[in-house]
This record gives sequence, structure tokens and C-alpha cells, in this order.
Amino acid sequence: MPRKFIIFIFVVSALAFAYTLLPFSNPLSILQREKNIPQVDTGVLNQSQETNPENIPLLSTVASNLEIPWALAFLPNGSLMFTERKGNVWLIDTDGNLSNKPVAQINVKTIGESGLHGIAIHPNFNQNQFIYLYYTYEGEGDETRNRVSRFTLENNRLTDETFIVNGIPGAIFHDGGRIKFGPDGFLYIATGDAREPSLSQNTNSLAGKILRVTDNGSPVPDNPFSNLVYSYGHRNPQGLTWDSQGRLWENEHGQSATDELNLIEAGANYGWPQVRGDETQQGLKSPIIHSGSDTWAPSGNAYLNGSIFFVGLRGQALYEAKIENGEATLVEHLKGQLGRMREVVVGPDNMLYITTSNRDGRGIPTSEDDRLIRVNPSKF
Ligand SMILES: [Ca+2]
Repeated sequence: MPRKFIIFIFVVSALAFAYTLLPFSNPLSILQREKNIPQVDTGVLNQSQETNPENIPLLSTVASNLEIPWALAFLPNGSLMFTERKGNVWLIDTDGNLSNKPVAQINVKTIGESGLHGIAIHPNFNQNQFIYLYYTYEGEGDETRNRVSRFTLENNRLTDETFIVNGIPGAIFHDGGRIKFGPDGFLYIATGDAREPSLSQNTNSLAGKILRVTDNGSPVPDNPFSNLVYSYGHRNPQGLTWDSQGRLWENEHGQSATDELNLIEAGANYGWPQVRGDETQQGLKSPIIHSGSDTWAPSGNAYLNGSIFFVGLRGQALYEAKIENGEATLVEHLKGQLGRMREVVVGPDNMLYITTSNRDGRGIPTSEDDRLIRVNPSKF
């Protein structure tokens, strides 16, 4: 082998090794990691930036150095709010700038998977500035409970907390936690079985359900059981989204496998813990698709252009269920590229916004994790 070539190989290897050390040699990044302040790339969300999808890359990091982000929501003006499970709520404005401190620091109970979860923006936010959060708290006698609270966003702070749904059974695992307003203007709340599967079949319990409430937490008058319950027999649902026909699609975690994508109907029973996977029983709804012996561990989901996109924690992929004639065909994207993922929403620019969950104790975080990433689905 010519000597020049050997030297060339040596230099390239040395440079590659030096590059791997780079993130750790930046004192600013070490400082910010210690303070757990998210770092935002102001160029990505800045609305004066590129908007032609052809010129937007497949992946752009909006923010890094987050700690277990759980949910995202866009305000009507295009600014973005996100939650971190330990209790922080952050705001990135339309210029792409991060609030200089959290807009709220919620006193949450964090054990296992519990803590601050979902966020929802009132459909008439421009009139009332209402923001809703779902989080775990300590109930009476050390009980773990979840609640939905309503806040007012005022001068970049969440104020006037009002509990609208209290006492949702909670546990170290299976806390559900996604909240979203539906096209009917009502708030939908996904709750877990709180590790007591029988509660999912009890329509008087708030556990293992999709609840539907008015914007002040009252039952919607035509709810099927004259209470907050909309559908039941759920295990640990964390994804709620509506398609262009106004149909509600839900993702939930099965037991070790058989994770589900369901089409939700008012009053229907989705089977947990009676049936799993392809098992059927009269009166129980089967999933549109399930993961079989595979595990997606699905969390957030979002509808875009005829597909339900949902992210996998253990599955470490962005899944796309292409819906045609009531049947779903599943495609995997970004498998293993970003690690665990918790949330996906569609932005005002019709791009997908996802969060990683690599710092939740079950992942292998990179020096940038956790991250909020914009995904350009036209580049798949
Ligand atoms: Ca089911």
C-alpha cells in the first residue's frame, strides 16, 4: 500500500475521532445541559424562513437539551408550547425564540411514567387565552391521581389554575395523558387503567377511558353513559387525533405487544382486559391494526394527508398507517434513527413535529437529547 495512502487513512480516522468528541468540548453545551435549559435553533420555527416544502430538509432540530418532553401544541399565531414530564411548560414564539424561563412549573408527582403529560389549546384561544394540562398529583393518603387543569396564558405565564377534571386514577405506570379538543369543540382525555385492568370495564370509573368534557370539565350532554365517559375498555391510550372526516383515531399500549390503532365510536368497548390482538368477543371493538408480537409502544398520533402518523417509544419509529376504505397499511419511517419518540403533531406548515424520549431512563440519549424535531413527510 502506498505510504501516502496510509497517511491519508490515518488523518481521516483521526479527524473522525476528534469529531465525535466535539459536543463535549463545547463549554456552553455542558453549562446548558447542567441547567437543563432547552437550546433552540431560532432559524427553524422563524416564520420568515423557507416555506417551500421542496427546500425543507427531512429532519431539522427545533430544540435540543430537553428533558423528557411529553406533548406539543401550536397556538393560533403559530407559536409552539411543549411540556416536560418533570413539570415545565415552555413557549417558542413565532420568531423562533424560547421563553427565558418556563411559562409554568407545575408541582407534579413524578414516579415511573407519571408527571406532566398532555397540553391542549382552547379552540377560542384568541378570545379566552385558555390552555389545558394533564398531570399527576398526590391525592389523599399518598394516592396517585391525575387531573386536567385549565390555565390562562397572560404575559407569557400560565395563571388562574382551575381544576376541571380531578381524581383520575393514576399509578407508577399506565397514566394515559393525551388531551385534545375535537372538531365538535369538546375536550377529549385519554386515561390509563392505572394498573387495575378491571377499572377499564367499569363505566363509572375514569380509568382506562376516553373521556369527553366541555371546556369547563362538565359531561357533554349526549355522552353515552350520562357521565364523562366517551369510550371504554382501554389499557394505556396516549394518542388521539381526528381525520378529515372528523373520525377519532386512538393509539394505545397493549400488554407487552399487541399495541393498537383504534377507530373510536361513542359508547363502544375496546376490549381491555377481555381480549387482545385478533381475539374477538361479541360487543367488543377490535383494533383497525395491532402490532401482533411486535412492540410499537405508541404514544402521540397525528392525521396528515390520508394517514395516521404515530410515534413509537420502544418501537423507535415514526409509523404511518395509510387509511383506505377503512383499512390501514402500515409503513415505518426513521426506524432506529432518533431513538424513542413520544409526541407527533402537525404544524401550521403541514410539517410533522416530533419529540424524542431518550432521557426517560429507557433510552440511550445522545448529547443533544431530548430533541424537538421537524420532519418533512414529503421527503419520505
Ligand atoms: Ca383493544
